[in-house]
Amino acid sequence: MALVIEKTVVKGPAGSNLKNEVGEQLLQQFMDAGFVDMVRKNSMPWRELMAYYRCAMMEVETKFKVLNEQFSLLYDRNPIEAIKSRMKTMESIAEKMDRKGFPFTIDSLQKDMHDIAGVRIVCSFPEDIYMLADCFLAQDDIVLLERRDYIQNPKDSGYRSLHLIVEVPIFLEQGKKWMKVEVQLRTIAMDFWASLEHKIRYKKDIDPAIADELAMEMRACAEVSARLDRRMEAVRRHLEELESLSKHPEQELESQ
Ligand code: 0O2
Repeated sequence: MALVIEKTVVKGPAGSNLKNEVGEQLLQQFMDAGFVDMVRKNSMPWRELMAYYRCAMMEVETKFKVLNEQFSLLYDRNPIEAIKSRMKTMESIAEKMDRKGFPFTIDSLQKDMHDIAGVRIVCSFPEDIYMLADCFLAQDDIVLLERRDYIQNPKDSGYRSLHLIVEVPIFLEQGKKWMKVEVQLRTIAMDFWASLEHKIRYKKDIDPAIADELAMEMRACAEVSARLDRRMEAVRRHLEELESLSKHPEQELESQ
């Protein structure tokens, strides 16, 4: 059964609670599709599972915060500008499971969905992305399930980021449990681009011709933004060389 999540604007008399009406419509669609049944029947396992995903997300966040701290100590700079974590909403989980044809069961949720817990790492420079990803994946309690490099191979939309699907252990009263987390690593420029493109993508009431124009403009912006990333990185490298020369002037003499 196809689940169509309609984001219709409900026009009601002044003072009526439109938010509730839209919520009720949505709930009805989830019920028709069987998703609400799954959550209801498994209320406790569902809540438990979501709590485990939140724990796994915290584990991953902490690992990156530790790496950032260590780089700050060793090299006097922070490779991470921001860490943004999010749990996928129930609406978004239902939509994706339906679109991919996964059965609405707790087992399928755990086996087939890999982005319920998501951690986004925003860096200043592209090379920091790969350096951080390598340090993170070298940790012996991280299992890499999938790596998608949309920086080397950008999507048609122009989207760039490095995606890692990993499993991380969380330690519970009854033992260890492995949980999946999606880690997205990107630069500030890539993040800026993705958030605007995301807004356009989810704006459903745009005229298709205008949507095509905007998509083309965003592809062009993605190119400009990738060039900016490369130029800023070159400036950073140059600066580091100059700093290293001023600390060790004999290096210049040696190379002459
Ligand atoms: P949100 O709100 O970030 O969770 P899919 O089948 O398309 O749902 P798949 O194959 O599981 O996704 O993974 P993919 O395409 O490797 O990565 C999906 C996530 O990457 C998206 O999550 C976005 O966060 C991001 N992403 C991928 N492509 C694009 C793009 O073209 N533009 C933008 N702005 N973001 C993108 P969600 O679930 O769509 O959203």
